[in-house]
Amino acid sequence: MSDLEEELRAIVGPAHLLVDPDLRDAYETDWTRRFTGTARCVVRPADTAEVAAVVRACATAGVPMVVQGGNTGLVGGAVPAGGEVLVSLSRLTALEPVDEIEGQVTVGAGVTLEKLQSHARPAGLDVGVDLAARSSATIGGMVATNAGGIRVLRYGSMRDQLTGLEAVLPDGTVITRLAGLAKDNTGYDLTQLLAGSEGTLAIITRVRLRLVPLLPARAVALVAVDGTDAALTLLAAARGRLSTLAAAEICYPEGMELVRSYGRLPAPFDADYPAYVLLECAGHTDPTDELLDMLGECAAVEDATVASDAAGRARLWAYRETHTEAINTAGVPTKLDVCVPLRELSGLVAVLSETVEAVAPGARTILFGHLGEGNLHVNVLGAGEHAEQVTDAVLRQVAQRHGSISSEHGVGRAKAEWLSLSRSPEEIDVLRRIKSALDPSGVLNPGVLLPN
Ligand code: 2HG
Ligand code: ZN
Repeated sequence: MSDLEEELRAIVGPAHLLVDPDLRDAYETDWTRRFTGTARCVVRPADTAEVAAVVRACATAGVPMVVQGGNTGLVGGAVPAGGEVLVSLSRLTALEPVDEIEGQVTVGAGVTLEKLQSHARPAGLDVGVDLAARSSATIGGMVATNAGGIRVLRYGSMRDQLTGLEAVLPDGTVITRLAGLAKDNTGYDLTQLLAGSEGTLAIITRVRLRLVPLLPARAVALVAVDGTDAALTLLAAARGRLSTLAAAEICYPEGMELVRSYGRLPAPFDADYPAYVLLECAGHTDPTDELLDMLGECAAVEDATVASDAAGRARLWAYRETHTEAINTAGVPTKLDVCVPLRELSGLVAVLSETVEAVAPGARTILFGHLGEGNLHVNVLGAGEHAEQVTDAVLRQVAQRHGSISSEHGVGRAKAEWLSLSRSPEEIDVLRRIKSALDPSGVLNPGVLLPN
């Protein structure tokens, strides 16, 4: 064992320094199996002080690090490129008591979203962000990638929940801002700077979040519509009429067919339709009537099925939420998470399959996503050696329509090369100057977010 590994072992204890390839394995490949690399070793510190000591040791040895939470990321930002020390935050699982007066909570970076939801709910509070990977995705990773999910139209992304954090800078310095003040105008906002920085500026070790009211009365509708334009007409009606609107999601026949065969789900309607929208309403009192009234009056509705009980709602959500698993079971997907202004969404949807077909003949394009934000998850199966061309062609279509090449998953390694499609040269120059101010030797997540 080299000097660095000896030092790391002394910091975290022998059980938490993994050098054996069999033990490292689960950390080295992402969930989709598309991104993989060999780490020099995996180190699992227990708290902020141990993270700081690990970072100091690696920085002194000039060895780069890659930071990992729940390993649910989809852009290759948390798996090694090769030779880094992989810092896993999975042991930072402290849950502080819910602060019911502030409506906030402070938790360790390694706490999963599901654990935090269970922690907050007995106090009548909830986490403003929710997503399908809730059982594994960790709060630190969700802040580092500014995760979005299914509640953005109501509560915003992860950065909107954030009221403070603790983080270890690339030289081992710790910054702590956990008071969670509602008002604080004392200069540059370091907390927000780290949200969405994808582990390139600091390692987030603790997070303070604002919580939202727990809304127990819910109703879900799965609505058949005639296409993307009709889906947007329905969205406008839902936004205008439903004060309880909590989610608006979209999927299409290809994905519907895949999730149905994967989960052995029955056809939701007697006929097939060009698009399906899932709407959820949530309140303190039952929103079912409000939802039914709106659906009854909206001309874009071809057919609809509504559920208010928990089991019925889960059955409807399964058509949307199992897309990722169903796709992963069918193959290794090329995933592109993009968004465009809503007026451009139909046009984008109309050209995506042919755009993919032109560079990867025979590949299958599956679209689904968060309608409220014009956020499409473009999943391509069977792109094979054409994954780069698929990425390039799809992201160019998005950029032409003034969209973003990463709506909610981050840039990671997958899209670093295409950053200039969404950020100007002047902006990229500022990003680089921020990176070199905080991480002059480039030891944190090299190759992630900013192209090498
Ligand atoms: C979702 O919305 C996630 O379900 C995953 O962001 C998207 O698998 C995907 O492409
Ligand atoms: Zn999503």
